[in-house]
Amino acid sequence: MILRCGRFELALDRPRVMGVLNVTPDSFSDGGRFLEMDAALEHARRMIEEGADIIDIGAESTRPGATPTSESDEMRRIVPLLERLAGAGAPVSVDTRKPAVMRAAIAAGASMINDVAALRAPGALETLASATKPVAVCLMHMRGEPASMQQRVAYTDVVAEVRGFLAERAGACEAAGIAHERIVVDPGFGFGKTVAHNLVLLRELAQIVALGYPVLVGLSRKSTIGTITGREVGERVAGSLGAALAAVARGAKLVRVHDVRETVDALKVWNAVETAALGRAERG
Ligand code: HH2
Repeated sequence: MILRCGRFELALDRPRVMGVLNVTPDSFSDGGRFLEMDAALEHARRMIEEGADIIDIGAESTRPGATPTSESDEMRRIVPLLERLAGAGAPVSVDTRKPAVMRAAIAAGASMINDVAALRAPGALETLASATKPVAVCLMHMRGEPASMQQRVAYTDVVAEVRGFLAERAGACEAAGIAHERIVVDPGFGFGKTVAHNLVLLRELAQIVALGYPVLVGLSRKSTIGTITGREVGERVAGSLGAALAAVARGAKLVRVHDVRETVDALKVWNAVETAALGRAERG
């Protein structure tokens, strides 16, 4: 399985790490830390050195209750950064729901669009379908809008509903001409879901994997980890690693994380176990 990511091609023979770079004043775990260009660049470069396979830049917080960011603010935060990261050697993804931002990001060198609204905004699907470069797209499931998504959360069958939604969105992409190898799907942990919904979705992740698209999971430092461990946001690395390993064991191919170094190490160990084989000396 490969993921076509603009001029990059990512082999998904082992799980890959997407490092989060939030250039926002209000993200739940790192808001305000990387608003300055130099701090953002340094953090992106550090994550690449630590082994991140993709850098995901977000300029609008989607935490529960977040206020929307204007199109011009998103572009002002993202485009100059993308231009500076063009030669960084790793694909850069842009986390946005707005078609105009998608177009500007692709023109400025983005290799992937990560859309928590799964290209449902008018014009978003067409933007990706008509892109002159084969940028990848991550289609995420979200119930409602960030401002209100944690109010009155109810599903009849959360796994079936998320799976059905992702199948429909991925099908719409392919029908519009976006190649299968450009598509990633994501159950959207924490987006209109309770802790119990998140845990059942993670336990049953193989049902989403069975759709046949690479699955990305984003559980890093989220409140589900906090609820289970009783830890504050800055103390959730170990809990997040537990979630990442549970996800890759069920077939996730990409994990979106804040703590790249620790995740890369954990996945190296997991992968070594998965691919373990005896050499001639050990076989005797
Ligand atoms: N989670 C967040 C943002 N974007 N994209 C995908 N595909 N999957 C996710 O789970 C996901 C996402 C929320 O986390 P973060 O970016 O750290 O915080 P904030 O939204 O407050 O900026």
